[in-house]
Amino acid sequence: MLTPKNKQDFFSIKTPIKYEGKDSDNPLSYKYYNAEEFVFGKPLAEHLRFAACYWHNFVWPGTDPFGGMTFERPWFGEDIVNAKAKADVAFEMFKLLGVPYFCFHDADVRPEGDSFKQSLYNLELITDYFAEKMNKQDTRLLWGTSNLFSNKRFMSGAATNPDPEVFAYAAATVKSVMDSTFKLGGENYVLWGGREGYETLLNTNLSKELDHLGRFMNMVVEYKHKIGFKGTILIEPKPQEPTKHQYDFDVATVYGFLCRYGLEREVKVNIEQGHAILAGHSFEHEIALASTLGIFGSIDMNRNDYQSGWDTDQFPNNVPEVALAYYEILKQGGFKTGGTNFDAKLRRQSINPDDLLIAHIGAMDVCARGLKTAATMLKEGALISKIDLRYAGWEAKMGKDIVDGSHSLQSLHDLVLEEDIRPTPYSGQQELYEMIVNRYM
Ligand code: XUL
Ligand code: CO
Repeated sequence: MLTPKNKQDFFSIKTPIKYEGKDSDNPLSYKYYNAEEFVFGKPLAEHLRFAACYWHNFVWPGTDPFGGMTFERPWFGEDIVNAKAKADVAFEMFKLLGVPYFCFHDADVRPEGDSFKQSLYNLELITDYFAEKMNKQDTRLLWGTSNLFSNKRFMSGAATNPDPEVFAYAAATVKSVMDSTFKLGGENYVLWGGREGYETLLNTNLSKELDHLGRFMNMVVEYKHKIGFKGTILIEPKPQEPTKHQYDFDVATVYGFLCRYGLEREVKVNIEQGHAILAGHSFEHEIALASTLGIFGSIDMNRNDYQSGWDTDQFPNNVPEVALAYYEILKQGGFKTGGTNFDAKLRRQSINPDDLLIAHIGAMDVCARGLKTAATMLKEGALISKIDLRYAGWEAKMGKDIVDGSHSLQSLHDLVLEEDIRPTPYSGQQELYEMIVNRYM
């Protein structure tokens, strides 16, 4: 096994991965992701805003319910020396890939101390170490987050725990990770309610738990303004897993929650492809709905296996699906503070260190193809002009009067009677739309 001392040799290459074009058979090259290529008014890199995550890449040991660790990483071990060795390899990977951003949870990067004070000290030490590295190689922080789900203290929830001491511990944790995120110039702060939900209603006070979560989120927003953090606060919806029923089920549920607790102008969403699938939606549905509601923030571009019914966090490999997601993103003006984070993990048999590079390269190529496809679709406007035609009636008098409030049930009743209105069905032409989209794929 490698030791922290020879971690420099972890990957087989030392120089950053280059764009070589689609005919290259070098697995350690980009075939489609040319960071500088201009698409729709700006370089691909600025559209995609790629981020690699710390947790699945450098912390997850490859376990599954039937087997233990398959990845032997030289930095596994809960102490500062190993945490720094892990940071060295992580930043080496960010540099080799040329990803502009990374993301982390507190628990991914610092050893857990035996008190909150010790954990805090470790976090500060490691994030100062990050700051030096970030300056040297121009890697930026897309978002920070806190892990409020792994430690057993959070087994019954964090902000929704029946015990206020756990709420307090969670609040203290989020404050400290918001501070670190702010210190590192993070562009967003994410809250995924990992155990904010319940297993059985029989032991749960649903109404109290929701109010506590609402209070918690308000505290986060108050603190953001207090310290002058200009980034975006993001909630990441997920319908279930780990709890049977998560309170942040999907975009629609999160929006209802935000409105109820007066947060709809303060908090946006980080939408994950796999979570959308678990909720019974498509990724593009979740993005389109968030855009419509004005709460679209960022994405986790990792897919689920469609058969497994649980969260498999696989790297994306389906260009048409990815294209439809970016189509919705471009349509609403592209990312602002958000980006494309891969919250993805290797399959547990992929034990070569370079598999980490190959997985990201493949995923970034898929995203580049998807984004370019989406940009062409949008530029040519084939779908949009057809959709406009489909709704053209709403530009005529009756449609306008309905929308601006000039009509009531009574007045429409009278109008239908007087003018003998007989709507004639016309085709929705789904197959035609699908045919048009396929021309771009
Ligand atoms: C879990 C998940 C998290 C969040 C950050 O399913 O997606 O990793 O992205 O806590
Ligand atoms: Co995620």
